[in-house]
Amino acid sequence: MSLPQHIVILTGAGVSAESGIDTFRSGANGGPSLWEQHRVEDVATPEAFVRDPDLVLRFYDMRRAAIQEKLPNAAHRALARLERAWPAKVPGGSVTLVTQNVDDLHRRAGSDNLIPMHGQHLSAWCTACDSRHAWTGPLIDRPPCPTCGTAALRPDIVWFGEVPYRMDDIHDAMARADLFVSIGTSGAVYPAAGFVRLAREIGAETLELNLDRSQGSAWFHDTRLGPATQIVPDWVD
Ligand code: BV8
Repeated sequence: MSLPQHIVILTGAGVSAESGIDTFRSGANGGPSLWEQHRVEDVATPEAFVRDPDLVLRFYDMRRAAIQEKLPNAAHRALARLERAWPAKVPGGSVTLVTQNVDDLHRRAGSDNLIPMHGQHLSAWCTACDSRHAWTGPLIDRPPCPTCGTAALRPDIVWFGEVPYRMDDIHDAMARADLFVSIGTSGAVYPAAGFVRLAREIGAETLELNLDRSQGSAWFHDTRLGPATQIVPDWVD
């Protein structure tokens, strides 16, 4: 079988789980995990930000600080290796990594052709002048925007009901994909959960690497189960 030329990889919280970053739906029954008794779906929304901005800012300040103490794991590193190696292995080959995760572990592992479709913890967005800034500290004290000086910075995160980033770039990559690989995602959140159907429509091969079967498992030609730090390097190498 010939090697795929263009690979599109989608990752979710499961790829960072072994770096010590909690997944979302890791509750005992696979239900929504909670933060201070709040469902993430109830805090990660524009409505929650209007209703209780301090609660939402504290939620993201806590997570922004926490991820800075975490390290990329063998799965992140294997995907960065694949991206670097693919063009030499297959003429004109490419690897596009679309992540739902808002940590920076793929980037720190060396992935470059990376689309963080749900935003990033280490970025702040000014709702007054629409500028974005690398940000590692808290936002709870309403720091001034480095561009316009107003105290209008919010987490640069795509909340439920908001449009994910770079959907055009994602659709362009999906349109030419020969192989679509989904790693560490429950397939609960759209539009990411629908990408496998796009892949099937254009005739790409589809592979799922996950700890357990996702909600979209039936759409994949092949599924391999296990912890990402084992099954991702096994697949890459
Ligand atoms: C949009 C930032 C319009 C926040 C996030 C009704 C039906 C269908 C859809 C909807 C509906 N009502 C509303 C919607 C749309 C909604 C949605 O899908 N809701 C869901 C809850 C039903 N989506 C939206 O609102 C999106 N916007 O639709 O806009 C639009 C669309 C297209 C074009 C134009 C307009 C915006 C969604 C973005 C929300 N923001 N994150 C934050 O992080 O604080 S989503 C959030 O969930 C995270 O980003 C996370 O990545 C994402 C998905 O979760 P997973 O990554 O899959 O994580 P999860 O815990 O669920 O699963 C972990 C998996 O890993 C498990 O399978 C587990 O087995 C596995 N695992 C665990 N450990 C390991 C492992 N695997 C390997 N190794 C391990 N060690």
